[in-house]
Amino acid sequence: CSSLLNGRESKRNADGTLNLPNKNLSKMDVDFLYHLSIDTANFDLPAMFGDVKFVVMGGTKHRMREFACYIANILGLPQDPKPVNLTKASQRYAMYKVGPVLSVNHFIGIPSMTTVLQEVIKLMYYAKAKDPIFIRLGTSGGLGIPPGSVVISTFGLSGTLEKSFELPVLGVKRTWPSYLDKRLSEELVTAASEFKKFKTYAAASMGADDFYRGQGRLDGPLCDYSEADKMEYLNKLTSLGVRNIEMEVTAFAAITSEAGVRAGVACVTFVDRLEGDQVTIPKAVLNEWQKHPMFIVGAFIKKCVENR
Ligand code: R2B
Ligand code: URA
Repeated sequence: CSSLLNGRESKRNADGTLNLPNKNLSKMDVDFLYHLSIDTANFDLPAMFGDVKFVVMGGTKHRMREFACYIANILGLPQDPKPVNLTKASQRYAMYKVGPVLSVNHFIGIPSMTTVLQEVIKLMYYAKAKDPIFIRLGTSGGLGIPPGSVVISTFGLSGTLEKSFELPVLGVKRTWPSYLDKRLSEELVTAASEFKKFKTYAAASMGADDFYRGQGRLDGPLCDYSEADKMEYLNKLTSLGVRNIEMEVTAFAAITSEAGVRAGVACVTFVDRLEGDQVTIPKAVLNEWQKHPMFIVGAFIKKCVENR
């Protein structure tokens, strides 16, 4: 929440509103944010979303509804027993607003995450939200750390071990750096220090494009490498400082950075991949562990709101 300038801030307007680099946007009479079922003609976006300070994203609709209820509780805001899904009409994603917090789901993997992420970035732009911070609350497989631990990502490493997000654009392979906001990752680590029941690590995360072979698993329907090959790869990731594997970090880091938005990623680990591939922990325990990153992000947001 501190206000030191860094690379991302310098891309925003002086009042903290987003200054998106796509000049085509200003030439459009109306912008339809198709996957949100929200547009700039029929919705008063500054009135609806202008006060948003935190956009918290995560894979499942259920988790993001739970986070909306959790954050209302810890910020002492009125609890809505049935939070309204503001993007229900899209029949795609779920998005809840609680005071200054927008809680949005993105499902699994980079394409579904970047689709909603880019529309929410435009939403914040049209709403003239000031200095919105984006945080992904996720799940992951750990590398050499106890399951249930949280990893606060410092940067994303691709499946080919590059610190970048790769996307073909107009037939050409393009890459963008996948660093997260350093100060935000430090602030999240500080927020984590009050929680003693689980460990928190600040480390690199690998963003895979697949759950099975893309993460070196032996238990998918298809596998064309040996256990030794798998271990060599996972040990290499570990030696590079990677502590978890998930499926969105590179794109989340790259897109937010290019848009001038401060962003962080906090993921719980469900399995130690150096020990095995399957997630065998009982559902009730997984549901408890999923709350670990929520506790950290909740404490961070609460502190920011109190210090404002
Ligand atoms: C972690 O968990 C999901 C796959 O199970 C994926 O969205 C991710 O990044
Ligand atoms: N999510 C992943 O992407 N990988 C895991 O191993 C667990 C959750």
